[in-house]
Amino acid sequence: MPIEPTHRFLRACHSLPVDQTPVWLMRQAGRYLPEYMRVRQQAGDFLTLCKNPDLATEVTLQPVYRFNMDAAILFSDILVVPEAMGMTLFFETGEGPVLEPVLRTPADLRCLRPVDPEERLGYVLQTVVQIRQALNGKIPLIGFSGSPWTLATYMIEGGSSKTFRYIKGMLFDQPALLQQLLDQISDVVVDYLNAQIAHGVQAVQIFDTWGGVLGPREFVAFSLRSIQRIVDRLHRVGPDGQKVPIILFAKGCGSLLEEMIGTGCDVIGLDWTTDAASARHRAAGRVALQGNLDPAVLYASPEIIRMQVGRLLRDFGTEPGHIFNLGHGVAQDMDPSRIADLVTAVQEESRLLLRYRQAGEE
Ligand code: 1CP
Repeated sequence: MPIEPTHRFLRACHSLPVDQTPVWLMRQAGRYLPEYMRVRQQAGDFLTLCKNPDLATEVTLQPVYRFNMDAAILFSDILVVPEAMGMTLFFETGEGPVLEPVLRTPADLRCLRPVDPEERLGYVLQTVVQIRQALNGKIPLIGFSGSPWTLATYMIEGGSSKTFRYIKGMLFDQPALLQQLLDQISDVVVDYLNAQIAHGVQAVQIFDTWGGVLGPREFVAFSLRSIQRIVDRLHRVGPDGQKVPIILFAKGCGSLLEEMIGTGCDVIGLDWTTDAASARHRAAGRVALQGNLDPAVLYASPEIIRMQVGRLLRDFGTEPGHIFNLGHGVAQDMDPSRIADLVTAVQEESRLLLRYRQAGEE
């Protein structure tokens, strides 16, 4: 029998009652924090930082301590997976990621290799071990991977894209070739996430950042299908005997909530275009929900931030199974003091709301 979790983040992932709504933020570590910029400068560049377990541990912990978050997220990037599969990855200053050589033909796919995570991604696993040691049980650690579809967009386009012309061209012209690539990536992601779990991550999040560029039929056939393959093969109990929840965040896919729930994930992450109250109704207690404040609220005043937080907490309601997050990541130009305002507002407002509910005064 798996052990019942005590941390409020893990409890909420399993839709168990909590004392206040747990909060963490996508991209909580990163360039908006001056202490991150100092460590990145020390490392030289972003990828070197990811590959240095001491420094990656340090930047993972920065937002946790500064803001009193309920979970830490491993500092790494989704694109270390294509690199481990044999592609060359670099980040052009101000330009975003570049992956070479681009994959367009059956012959291109042959340059990809299977991945032993211990051998090719050992630095990530070492970082996981060090973060767990540093956290010393204080709060849980979330591991992650990109979804196969999202990773494939970078591998086929050669970096970020606005139109997704090559991968969508392949989807309609050579669907079998694309499925073959997605299966290959899925196998790597399964082994990678299972290795993260074996080394100590206590929850995993699958980022399908680009699922929303697909039509509904294609999303199910090309993105959700490989996510399902992963969910079916993950070890959902960690070495400590606790259940390891799976969070699926597919940006722009709120209209397919039922299909996402059908994969068997424990938590669905929502972006801010989905109405929280109706998502709650549609989910009907089958999964916990994570989200989904419009990140742009962080450009507003502390008073407005608090008002928006209160409104969203009430939309999600007081039944167990809500993890507070943004609808997407913290942006580079956001003010750390506004993040502090947001986290405090979630903690205080949710505590009040839950207390009223207990007293039956709602
Ligand atoms: O210092 C720098 O200049 C690098 C900026 C940066 C950071 C801080 C990148 C480059 N990645 C990251 C860290 C990161 N990436 C984390 C850990 C930090 C945290 O969350 O606290 C995580 C979980 C990611 C995941 C990631 N990388 C995603 C999925 C989440 C999302 O934001 O949708 C994606 C799409 C990437 C790709 C990526 N990494 C970095 C860039 C510039 C990009 C391209 C984004 C794009 O195509 O628009």
